[in-house]
Amino acid sequence: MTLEEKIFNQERLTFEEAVALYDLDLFTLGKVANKIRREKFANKSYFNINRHINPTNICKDVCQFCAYSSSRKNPNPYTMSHEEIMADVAKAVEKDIKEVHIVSAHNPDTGLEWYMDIFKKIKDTYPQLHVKALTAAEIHFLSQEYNLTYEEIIAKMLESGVDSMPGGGAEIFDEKVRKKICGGKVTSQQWLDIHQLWHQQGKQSNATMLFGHVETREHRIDHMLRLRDLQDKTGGFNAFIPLVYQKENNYLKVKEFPTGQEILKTFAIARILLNNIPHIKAYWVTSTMKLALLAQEFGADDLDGTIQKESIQSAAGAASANGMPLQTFIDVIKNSGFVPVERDSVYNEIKVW
Ligand code: V47
Repeated sequence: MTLEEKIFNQERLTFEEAVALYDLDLFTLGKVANKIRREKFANKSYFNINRHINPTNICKDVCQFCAYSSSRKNPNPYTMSHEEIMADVAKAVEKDIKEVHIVSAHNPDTGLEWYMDIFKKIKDTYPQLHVKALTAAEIHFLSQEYNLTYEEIIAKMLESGVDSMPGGGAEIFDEKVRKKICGGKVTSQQWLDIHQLWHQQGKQSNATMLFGHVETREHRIDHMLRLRDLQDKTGGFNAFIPLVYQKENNYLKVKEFPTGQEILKTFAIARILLNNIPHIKAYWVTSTMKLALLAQEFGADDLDGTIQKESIQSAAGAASANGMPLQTFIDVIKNSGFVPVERDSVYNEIKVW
């Protein structure tokens, strides 16, 4: 059977076969990825009305790709008080958000309670709001800093009302690349172990992959296959999110950036390869909205959300600092020929717009 026949029949691929997918032309990959996407979700494109909050940018780790941390080229250290965070949440709730997505840097000065108590405050005030918070990288940092096991940190998250975990901190799992771009923070195996423990609590999470920097196609495939293996065991991942590397204000020296074609191929390959992860998210912040809309034809079925404020990728050059107005979001999805379906954080459908 040829590779093309194998993917049309949706057979599971080996590492070598998956790497060879990149040698197929974009439209062959797109045809298969789009077929799978339409079989699962027809012409629906999911999004949610959400608010990102990044409460501190003071970080003890040094990731070469990061422009958000205050140790980077644009130092502007800040740590929000809980009152400030609650004021932002209150304003966002007025705009009908369903999810607050809270991700911080690894700040050694705040104390563990500063990280945990804010979730409880939000949950006590807005029980209906979904709290998506703490990446595996943050959980690892807190466990090291406060001498607690991952299980103990996870127990505290559950007690404080965290509903799901975001997919950040995965970067690229290949150990050599990881050492170069973010040596010292959560290892690949630790990242996977933390998600496994979270899933074992009956909870769901997402998984990201940062690509388009110094990694190769092989590294991307290795990354996706490590996720596919864990998903076989737990089934706890909702979405896979390929994040396109943004190059401003950081210390990673990258010479060549992926073409639009390479980015679309990566979305299509993710859809074909990750046949056990339901959703492929084209995070418009890093791909640009135009490419995210096109990615809908190449396997992606989710565009994340309206965000309202974005600090991590916008620090590195993305045009996302103020999120996107709901009406614009809906209009662009409709104009691209898809049906905007508002979802909650774990993909229950809320409203067809
Ligand atoms: O892990 C940092 C990335 C991630 C850059 O789970 C960069 O639904 C591009 O994970 N260029 C955090 N990316 C954001 C994240 C996320 C975003 C949206 C939705 C979800 C979800 C998760 O941001 C980090 C890192 O990989 N990042 N710097 C950069 N220069």
